[in-house]
Amino acid sequence: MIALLLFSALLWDQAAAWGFKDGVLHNSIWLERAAGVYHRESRSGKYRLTYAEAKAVCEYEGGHLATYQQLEAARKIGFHVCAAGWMAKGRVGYPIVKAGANCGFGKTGIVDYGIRLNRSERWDAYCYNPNGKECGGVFTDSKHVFKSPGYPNEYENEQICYWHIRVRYGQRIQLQFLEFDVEEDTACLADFLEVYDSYDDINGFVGRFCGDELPDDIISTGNVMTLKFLSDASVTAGGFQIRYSTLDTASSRNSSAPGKNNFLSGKFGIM
Ligand SMILES: *[C@@H]1O[C@H](CO)[C@@H](O)[C@H](O)[C@H]1NC(C)=O
Ligand SMILES: *[C@@H]1O[C@H](CO)[C@@H](O)[C@H](O)[C@H]1NC(C)=O
Ligand SMILES: [Ca+2]
Repeated sequence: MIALLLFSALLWDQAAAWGFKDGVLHNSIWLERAAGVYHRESRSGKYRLTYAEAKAVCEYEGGHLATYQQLEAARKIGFHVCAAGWMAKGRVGYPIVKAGANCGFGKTGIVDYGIRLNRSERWDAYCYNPNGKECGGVFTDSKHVFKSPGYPNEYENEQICYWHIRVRYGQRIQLQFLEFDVEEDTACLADFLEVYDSYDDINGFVGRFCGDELPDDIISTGNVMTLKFLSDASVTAGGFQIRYSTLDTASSRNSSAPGKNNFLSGKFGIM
């Protein structure tokens, strides 16, 4: 325990970039989930969230910090994560299904660090959002079609999805919008799809899309791309299907087919 805390103290020292951009709280991808519970770490790494930040992340994504009971219910159906996170009421712990020497002190159950007096400590977060649908993920295939959660049905309120695409170094990613229908408002503040020409949702912002007009194709400058979909608490729409495919750098440099494609300026080989 003491060793673990010392180790965490080292990690705390590196606490960094996390927070608001354009008035919106930006956060990490979510990793595993069960029974409405999911584990979140900061995009900048493990153990970077204060209690207030952890709470804000879960609420921004339409849920709240999981209670001990919700985490235990998830654990009972196989939710196993080797990382301590904030729960409701300032509690910290993590769910262990399979005993192992490296994690959980060889026990199973919720490894419980108790209610923390110091809410400035930095851990991950366990959020609970019973309405969140399975969506997003990390993709490395050379082509794939993404769909909004629940497609072809309308997406639901309070969803958040991240799709990270990483293809072979030297390749570019071409997004082609097959279907697109997202609640429309002038600044796309309610529901939106954002595209980033990078492996996170901070750098390389390309655009924010809503409404029912098909966006033009988008081609990455490097071999990575991130898509983020968020829906707010009311009004849904038909959703979207987006195909990505890969282009070799040489052929994508060949500008014999200019026009429709939004070629992006920028560096090659982000990552
Ligand atoms: C609370 O935790 C933070 C982060 O580890 C630390 O910097 C701070 O000194 C702690 N405060 C107290 C009162 O222990
Ligand atoms: C570019 O495209 C043209 C026509 O499609 C082709 O003739 C040419 O060889 C290509 N150049 C490169 C560098 O791929
Ligand atoms: Ca909406």
